[in-house]
Amino acid sequence: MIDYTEKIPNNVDLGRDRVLQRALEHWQPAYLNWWYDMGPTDSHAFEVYLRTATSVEPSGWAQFGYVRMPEYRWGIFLQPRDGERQVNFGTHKGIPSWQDVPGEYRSILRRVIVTQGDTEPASVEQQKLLGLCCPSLYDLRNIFQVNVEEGRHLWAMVYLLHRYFGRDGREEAEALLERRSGDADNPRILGAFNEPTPDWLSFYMFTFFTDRDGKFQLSALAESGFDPLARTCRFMLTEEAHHMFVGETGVTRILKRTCDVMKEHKVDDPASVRALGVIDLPTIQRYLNFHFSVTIDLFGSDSSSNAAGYFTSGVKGRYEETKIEDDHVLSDATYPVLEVEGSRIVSRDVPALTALNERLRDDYIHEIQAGVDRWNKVIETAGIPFRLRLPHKGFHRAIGNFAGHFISPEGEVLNKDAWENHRDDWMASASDHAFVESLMSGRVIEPGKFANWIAPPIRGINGQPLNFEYVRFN
Ligand code: BYC
Repeated sequence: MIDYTEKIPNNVDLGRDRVLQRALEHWQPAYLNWWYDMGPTDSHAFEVYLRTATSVEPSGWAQFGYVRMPEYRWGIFLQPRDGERQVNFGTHKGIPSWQDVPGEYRSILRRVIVTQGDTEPASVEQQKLLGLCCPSLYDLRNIFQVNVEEGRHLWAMVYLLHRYFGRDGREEAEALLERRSGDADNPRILGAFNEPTPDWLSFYMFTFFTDRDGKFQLSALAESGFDPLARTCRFMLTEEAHHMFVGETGVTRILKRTCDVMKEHKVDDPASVRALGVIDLPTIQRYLNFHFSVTIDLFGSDSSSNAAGYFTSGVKGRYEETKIEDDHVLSDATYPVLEVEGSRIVSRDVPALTALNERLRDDYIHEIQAGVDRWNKVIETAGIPFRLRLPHKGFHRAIGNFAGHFISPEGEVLNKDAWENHRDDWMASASDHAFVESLMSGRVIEPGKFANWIAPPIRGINGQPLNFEYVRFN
């Protein structure tokens, strides 16, 4: 018999909960089977210099050492309980936060937890093959770190399902290991998690844009009146920061390398830039347009009665709910949303309660813009007159008021043909993908060496040098 209290580092007193232990005894082997099938290809014997969380204390959540990934200790951690915490919004505002699931909210809570949980294994599946074409040992270690932590985030949601939702929860936990990213019959729940991540530029864009959706959704769930969910999400957010760092610095390093090569060889047209083995800036813009648009779909419809219900019932708050100065009930407030009227995009005030998805999307876009501004500094410092831009919110949307409309990156309302004629100017085409993939045909694994298309990072992981052996292949 496996001793789960030892195998699974935790601060939830796992050893004293027999029901939970039995549930995990069933689920863990299925999880490992999933990892062997869907985790990083051909990586099971590698020893990877990973960070493992062994407690929620600052000294405990960043323990570094070599680990074979199937032996990673996927732990269960909740931020410690604040005995005084209340439900801070909605109709139950002011009562003590719930330590158990309120019967009337059982199904919406389960749905939110399952939707969140489903994204975690999905992203591992999307990134499965990228280790085979990594640009360095440093980057290989980083993608593996992201992957094992997404696995841990799945564990976090499965813990909640097993601990608080009985039989339905166990069934949902099993289904989380059965859906597959991009599968025609049994896909992952949300759109962006069924898109392929075929190359490293896509991976960095994904961790910059889509992991940051994770940050905003987790922040909204960290406000939940259901205290175990709130405390789980708070701890997940500490790990999410590294994933966004990998994305932002990954794109920064690609931009740096491209700009250095453009300056050195005094070239600026995309074909000449590509001939030097680096990614031209317009291609990076086209990748950005795609990842931004599919990620903002993840916030749901602009007007959503689901979102209003989550808020009113105290299940899901706004970003930084307790720092907002208003009544936290929103019975009379309004919020502006955009919609298409004929050939124009107009703004209309709707009840703030139904516009909560839109508000969270706006909070997200504000933070994303700051990151794009930092990327532009790299190009500006190189003296190159090109700037990356976020496309209009309505561009290439499949969810909400813009779904079914054809909006250009500048925000013009077009007809289908006009839009389709420009598709390849706005989003990476098959030939763009073929070019980017051609740069990434094999893996670079000599310690301290980096592929030609990306600059080295400024520093290594956990104070280690850049030529450290971050992965041992055995
Ligand atoms: N694709 O009323 P609406 C992360 C569905 S990322 C497909 O607007 P709601 C991570 C919707 O389910 C963060 N379907 O929806 C990042 C609904 O279906 P039903 C993940 C979509 O509920 C990187 C219908 O359309 N966490 O952690 O207000 C790596 C009507 O929509 C999509 C969460 O998302 C879509 N994009 O809002 C690893 C938090 N959007 O009921 C991890 C939990 C909507 O008609 N989820 N639909 O069958 C939620 O809070 C909400 O479910 C959503 C949707 C914000 C996603």
